[in-house]
Amino acid sequence: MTTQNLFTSVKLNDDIELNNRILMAPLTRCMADENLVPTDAMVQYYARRAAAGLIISEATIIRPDGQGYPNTPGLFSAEQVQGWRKVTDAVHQGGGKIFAQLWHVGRVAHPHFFGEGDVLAPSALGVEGSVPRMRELTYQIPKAVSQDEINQLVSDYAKAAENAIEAGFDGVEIHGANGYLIDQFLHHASNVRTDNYGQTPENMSRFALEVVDAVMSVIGANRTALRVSPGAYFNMAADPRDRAIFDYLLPELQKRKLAYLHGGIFDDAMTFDYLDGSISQYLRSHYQGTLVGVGGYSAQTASQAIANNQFDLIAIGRPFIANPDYVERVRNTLPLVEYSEDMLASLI
Ligand code: FNR
Ligand code: 8K6
Repeated sequence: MTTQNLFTSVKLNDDIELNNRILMAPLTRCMADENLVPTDAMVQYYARRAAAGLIISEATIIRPDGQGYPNTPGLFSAEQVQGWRKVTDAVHQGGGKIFAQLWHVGRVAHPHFFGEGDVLAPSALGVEGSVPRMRELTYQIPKAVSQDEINQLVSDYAKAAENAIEAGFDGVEIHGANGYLIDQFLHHASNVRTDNYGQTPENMSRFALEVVDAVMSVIGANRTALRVSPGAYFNMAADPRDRAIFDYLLPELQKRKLAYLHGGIFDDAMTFDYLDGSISQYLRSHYQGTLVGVGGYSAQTASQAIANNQFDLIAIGRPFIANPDYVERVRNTLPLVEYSEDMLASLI
């Protein structure tokens, strides 16, 4: 099957044109140094993947209490900005583009990583379990954030976006997916607030939109993207009432003319009753801007999905871990190395 449509350039807007439609999905690798600064090995890792139309960085925390996994990089210190500058320079030298994924994990943060301080979330509702591969670190009951803390978080997302541009990124993808802080406001299982941030679709969308607006106001809509998970599947229980939140949120996002919207899911073959289908089907029917599909696609199935107008761009995750030269292999119809979890132990 041909994959030629993946290799056409695409103009996202007046500021950003991509060489092809294959994005490298954001992939947490837990390899930053002890100050959460990207290392030289990370510079090489991203540089080897510069042939992607756009690299989305691994999720990068906006401030210390947003950390829930070991050695995830940050974008809040001068040293981190300088470390990322080496990554973005190397990707640009290879002819590529790179967005930073901005992250705060909310209730799956752990004080083990940031010392004293509360675990913050929309409501005091914890998740079961412990930090992956660190069994002794069980998740805590978070503190429901105050209005002042919300205002501070919004301005910290904006500051991290400004830092991302200073570090040479072409834009940012706000991580609003996969059960982390922004997503926690968007689902009933994690948001039982009774103030302006809870109970109604408009209120439950407020934090997400405040973050998007604050980021746009400092770096522009053309450089701002968002990832969302309308279907709960990770660190989150599903609730059919969540549908109304996303039915409200998506047209609001539409008005903002973002660089793109990205579904957050591991397998897009998964369907959700209350969304009447898969994540990409639901997003496509409620959002008319540039849409990124993801989750279990091969270059062939993605090419077909793009031809069928299911989405516009494809993000590839695990195969990009296994094949630094993924784009060249697909272009030349060469066989791919199969992904396995052991590959997470080192950066190739
Ligand atoms: C991920 N994924 C992910 N998603 C995200 O938004 N931010 C992140 O930092 C990560 N980190 C991450 C690490 C690892 C090891 C995996 C396997 C996945 C999800 C990822 O972006 C993507 O949605 C899935 O991997 C599904 O796409 P593939 O792998 O089927 O192409
Ligand atoms: C210490 C490791 C940190 C890893 C960070 C986050 C990435 C998670 C990757 C695997 C999680 C898989 C869960 C997917 C559930 C899918 C259900 C269909």
